[in-house]
Amino acid sequence: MKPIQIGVVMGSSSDWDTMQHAVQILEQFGISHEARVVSAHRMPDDMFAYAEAAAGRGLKAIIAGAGGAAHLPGMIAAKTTVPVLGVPVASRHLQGVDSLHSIVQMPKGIPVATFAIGTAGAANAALFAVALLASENPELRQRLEAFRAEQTEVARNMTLPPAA
Ligand code: RP5
Repeated sequence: MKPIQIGVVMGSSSDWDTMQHAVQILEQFGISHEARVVSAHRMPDDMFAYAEAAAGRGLKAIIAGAGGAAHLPGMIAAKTTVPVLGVPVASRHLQGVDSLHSIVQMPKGIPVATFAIGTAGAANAALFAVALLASENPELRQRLEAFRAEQTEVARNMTLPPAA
């Protein structure tokens, strides 16, 4: 079995609708990964254990999604030097602006690479992880370039309806 390269963690199973978009991209590119719930405030000891073990397990990046007072990505980053990619999940009351601010406003010294709120952020975090891995894997880089070329083709073929 291939060693796991990318960890995908989230604060609750209610984040899965968003975070599965990261997993879909990792699957599309054949990246070995795991996905699990690691809640910062409901299971803080598990969160620390996960972060502390990450480097030793060979994880190359951790995609961490959370909503509301979204401390999961920052707290994981505090306990590991493995790069953490933060995904703000849309929250019930503030639509994810709270999650975004919580994740992006890390004080100097402990970085979290922060992506857009919601599904675009989850997918882009995974694409960013693919790009990180591609820097040492020419075959993966080719597949990433093909993915980009496909998007270009779709955009070039877009047509617009007549103005109303
Ligand atoms: C955060 O609280 C989770 O990341 C989730 O986005 C939010 C709400 O969690 P649930 O109440 O749906 O479990 O910890």
